[in-house]
Amino acid sequence: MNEVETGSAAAIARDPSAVPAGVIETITRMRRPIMISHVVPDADALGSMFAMARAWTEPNRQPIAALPDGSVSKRLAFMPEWAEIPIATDADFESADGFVVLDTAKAARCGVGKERKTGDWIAGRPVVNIDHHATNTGFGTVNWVVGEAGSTCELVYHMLASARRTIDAVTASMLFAGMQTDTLGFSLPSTSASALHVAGELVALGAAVGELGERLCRSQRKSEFDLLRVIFANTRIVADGAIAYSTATHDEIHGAGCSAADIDDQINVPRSLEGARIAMLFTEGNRGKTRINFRGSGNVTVLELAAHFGGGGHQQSAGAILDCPPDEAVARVVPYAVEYLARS
Ligand SMILES: [Mn+2]
Repeated sequence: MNEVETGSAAAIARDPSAVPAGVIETITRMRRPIMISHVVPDADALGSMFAMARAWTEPNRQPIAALPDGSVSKRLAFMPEWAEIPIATDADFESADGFVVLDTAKAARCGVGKERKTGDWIAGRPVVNIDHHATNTGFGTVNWVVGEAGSTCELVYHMLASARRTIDAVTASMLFAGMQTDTLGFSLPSTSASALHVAGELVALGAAVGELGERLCRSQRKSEFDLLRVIFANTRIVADGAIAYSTATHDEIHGAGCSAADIDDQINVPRSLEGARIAMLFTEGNRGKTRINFRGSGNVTVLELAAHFGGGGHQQSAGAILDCPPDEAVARVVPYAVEYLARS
C-alpha cells in the first residue's frame, strides 16, 4: 500500500476516501491512545481530534485528547465542551500506548504542552499521522497524508466510515466544523464534490449546521471585534494592490483583550481586498515572535514563500514564525514577497 510509509517523508495520496488499511489496524490495536493536534488548534484540529476520540471510544478503549492549558481560543471553547473527551494529564502521557496526530505537518508543531516540547514523549510508541498538509514530514510510524483534501476532518470522516465506527450527532458536528472552517465556508478551491458529499452526510447524521454557523461565524466577542479593528486599520497594500498585509503587535493584541490563541482567521481581512493575490498577516501573539500567515489567490501559491522563511503549510495557505517583532518581519518579508510575486 503505497500511501503508507514508515519513517521517511510522507507519500502524498490524492484520494481522500482510499483509507490505508494500516492506519485503521494500528489505531485498532491501541487501548489508551492520545489524540494530538497542532499548537493554537483551529476547528479542523479540534474537530478531527474529538471526532476520532468519540468514535473510537469503547468499553475497553478510552481515547483522550492532548490540549495544553489556555490553548483553545474563546470562539472554539464550545468544541471541547460538546465533545466531552477527557484531556490528557502527565500520567496519561506516561501510560498511553500510542498517539494519533491529526492536522499537524511536523512533530515540532504538536500541541503537547511546553514541558514535553524538548523531551522524547513518543518514547518508541506508535504514532499514526493523519493530515492534509502537503509539507507533512511523515514523522509517524504510519502516515496518511492527502494533500488535496480540504480538511483533516474530511479524512477522518472517510476513516470512520471505512472502519464502520458510529458517527453520532456531536461527532458529525465536530467534523462539519472542521470542514466548514478549513474551506472558508466551502468557498475555497479545495471544496471538492466529494467534500460536499461528506458535508451532506454529516448534516444527515445530525451536524448542528445552524448552531455551528452561529458559533463559528456570528459570535464575535467584543475583544475579537476590537482586534479586527486593529487588523483593518493596519492593512496596507503594495505591488499595485496585488499584495495586501496587516499587522498586530503584542500590545495591540493584548490591548484588545485577545491573546495568541485568538489569532486564527484575521488573515481574511487583507485577503478580502479585490485584486489581492497574496495576503499576509503578521502577528506578535508572543512577545518578540512574529507569526506570519500567507494566503495565495487565483494561481498564486505561497508555500515556497513561507518555506523561504522557514515555514510550511499548503500551496495557497501557509505560515512561518520569525524571532523578531512585526515591524522587522514586515521589513524582511514584504520586499521579498513583492519580488516573489513579480516572478511567479
Ligand atoms: Mn486543517
